[in-house]
Amino acid sequence: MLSRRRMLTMTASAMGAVAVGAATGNKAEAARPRRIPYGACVRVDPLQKELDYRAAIQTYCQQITPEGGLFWGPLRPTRDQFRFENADAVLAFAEANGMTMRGHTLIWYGTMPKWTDDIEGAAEAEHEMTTHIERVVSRYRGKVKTWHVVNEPIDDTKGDVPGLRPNIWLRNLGDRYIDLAFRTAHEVDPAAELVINEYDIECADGTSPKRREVFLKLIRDLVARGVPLHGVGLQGHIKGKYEIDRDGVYGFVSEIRSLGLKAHVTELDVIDYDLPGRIGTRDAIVAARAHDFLEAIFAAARPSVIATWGITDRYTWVPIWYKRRDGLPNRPLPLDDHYQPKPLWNVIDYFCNK
Ligand code: 9MR
Repeated sequence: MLSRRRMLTMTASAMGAVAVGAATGNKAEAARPRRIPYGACVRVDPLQKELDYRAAIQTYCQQITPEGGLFWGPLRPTRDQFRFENADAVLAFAEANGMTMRGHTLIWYGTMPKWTDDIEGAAEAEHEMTTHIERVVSRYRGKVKTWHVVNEPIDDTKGDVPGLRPNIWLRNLGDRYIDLAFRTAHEVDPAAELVINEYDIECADGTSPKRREVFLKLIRDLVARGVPLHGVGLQGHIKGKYEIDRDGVYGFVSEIRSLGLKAHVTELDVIDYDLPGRIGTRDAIVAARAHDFLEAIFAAARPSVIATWGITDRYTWVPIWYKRRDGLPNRPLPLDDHYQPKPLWNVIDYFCNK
């Protein structure tokens, strides 16, 4: 699965760069001007109840984002409600610890509350979308400096070249919904950095090239229309079974850069569903995949952030969809379920300092 040569190459570069087990992403390092911030999405429950979880976030992160608190589902249980408690708690923790909070996400097809099914027609859709963005972005104006404005706009591919992913906005507004989301966010907070975020563009499994192609076309069109877009998020939910399509990633980020946009690594983790069970082998493959992904990105441009989707294997979305058949717990993240750094952390730390 991972050739001995690959393991050795990686050991010599990333893995050898820092002592395994060292937690080097602390605040002193964060003060160094050139370190790329490391970030993670966080869950409020353990943030409030678990000392070890808090300590891990404090030790490693310079940036955090609420994992779900800004999804429409929990935020907007009814048309009139905005429940900011979750995101506010994450922001308070960030501010108390000298970190920034990233906004995830304003427009996404996922976790939409039932009442939004009733949104009908362009006028109502535009009203609901702009009201939402105005309320959320204005609440955090000057505090949340980066927003994932539109999340996962490209549909999955069934072998074909995918189109835009169906959602209530596309249905009611057509593809101009993306322009509208960005323009509204920009009007509300002109200083905010606005990002479009997408997954499955890095794997050598045959699907990524098609998704990259469509995503790039969308990005080029947005830039050509003068839409206030500043960055492109490569989520990086890497499918561990496959090699990284290094040339594809390099070409993609090069083009992002030539369009004057920044690359962001927004949701890195390695889906270890079908990797070998043995922990040493599995962790090495996970680290190698992330290494190859980050190396290909860095060859084209230094990203603005390297963020993982969670920090510890104890709290990860991966088993929701990718529970292992052998019953072993998933290990997709930089710290294990006892908050010990894994080889993946060393890779991330190495690239943050690069
Ligand atoms: O991690 C999130 C998980 O807790 C939620 O249940 C899930 C809802 O669909 O969304 C997860 O986060 C997703 C993120 O917002 C967008 N990219 C994919 C992430 C994993 O599904």
